[in-house]
Amino acid sequence: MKIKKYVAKDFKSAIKQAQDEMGSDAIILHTRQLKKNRFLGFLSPYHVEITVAVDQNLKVNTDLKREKNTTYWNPEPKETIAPQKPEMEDMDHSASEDQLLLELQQMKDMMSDIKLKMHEVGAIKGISDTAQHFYQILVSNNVNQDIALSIVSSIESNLPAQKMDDETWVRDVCINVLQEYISDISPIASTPGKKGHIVFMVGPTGVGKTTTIAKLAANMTFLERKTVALITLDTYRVSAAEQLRTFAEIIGIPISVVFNSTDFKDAVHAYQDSDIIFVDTAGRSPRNLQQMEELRSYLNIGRPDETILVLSVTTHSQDLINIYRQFAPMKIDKVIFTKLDETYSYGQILNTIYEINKPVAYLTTGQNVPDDIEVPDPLHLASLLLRKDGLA
Ligand SMILES: Nc1nc2c(ncn2[C@@H]2O[C@H](COP(=O)(O)OP(=O)(O)O)[C@@H](O)[C@H]2O)c(=O)[nH]1
Ligand SMILES: [Mg+2]
Repeated sequence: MKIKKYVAKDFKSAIKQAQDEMGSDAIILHTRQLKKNRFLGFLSPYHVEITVAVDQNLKVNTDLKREKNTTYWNPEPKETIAPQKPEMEDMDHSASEDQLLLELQQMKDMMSDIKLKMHEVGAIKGISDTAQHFYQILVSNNVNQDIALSIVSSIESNLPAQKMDDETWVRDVCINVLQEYISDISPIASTPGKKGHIVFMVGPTGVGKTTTIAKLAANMTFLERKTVALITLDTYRVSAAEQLRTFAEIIGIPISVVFNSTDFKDAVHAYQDSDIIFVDTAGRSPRNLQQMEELRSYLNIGRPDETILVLSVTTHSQDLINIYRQFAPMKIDKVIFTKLDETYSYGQILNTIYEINKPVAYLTTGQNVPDDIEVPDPLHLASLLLRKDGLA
């Protein structure tokens, strides 16, 4: 790429010079009006400067640009100056035309500047630079802009003025506010002494319902020494029921694969002396009303102590919220977020619980049964949401 500046008395002459030297594929990168030289005053013949570039690789762009800016590059058709016109008049005309083009260009630049600023100002006006920095970090971690704004807005009311630009203090406030937002943690809680605590796992296909049940069943059996039984309603796919049956055999706990409500009632009855009964369901498409209706009838029979919606963090925030809304008639008590190992940003978790206002029971972090599951730690999650990796 070859770049060169040309100064001339007016636009037309500068362009003419540039075109003669750089060829017709050159594009204008920048234009500016030169300040009149203080000493030479009006004697200085140069009023405008254009910066021009030519690059063979940019031929397509160049052509487009030239088409858009025909008035810049193609003054010929307009140059029908009557020969008898006095020379001064012609000079005036071209000068005012150049002036107009220049002003137009300046206005265009200003407009795009304003547009950019309006967005920023609208979002984070009146906030200290340090707070704005944390706003950017949160947004880069997928935290919804409005939520990020309300988090950094609370910095002002939580910090004395002299700490407002102290990164450590500002970060602490962010951590604290984030922790408050994600403080509603509620793992499965069976009442000691009470038997037959029924937990339904619902959610879309493939999010990790069955795997999560296997993890929980194994941990409760081996670590908490609880008696656990499994029921699966997922009979749409043979492999799905087999998957859970295999886990049950490895753990050494009973499992029933049920096909209708009578079988289901019998199974629940048979396991009523277990501490926990997990009910695995088929992945429902919330748009399939028949499937949803069937699930609802099982819920009516099972009368679960807890219904948990399983959501994968590989799903976009708005989709997660929509999925929740579609399952909401099933009276969701809490949620589990899966596949944290498959994403770098966890804003979706915050965005979702902020919107749906339900406690989080567990987070899962991989495919390994039974290890890759944990009760959320708000401080850890908060610090993950302030990770700078995502920030370019
Ligand atoms: N990377 C990752 N994969 C997971 C996690 N949980 C489940 N999976 C995988 O997701 C896929 C679907 O899981 P499954 O339990 O069958 O989902 P279901 O259809 O909701 O029952 C399987 O390949 C699981 O191994 C997790 O936390 N991280
Ligand atoms: Mg399953």
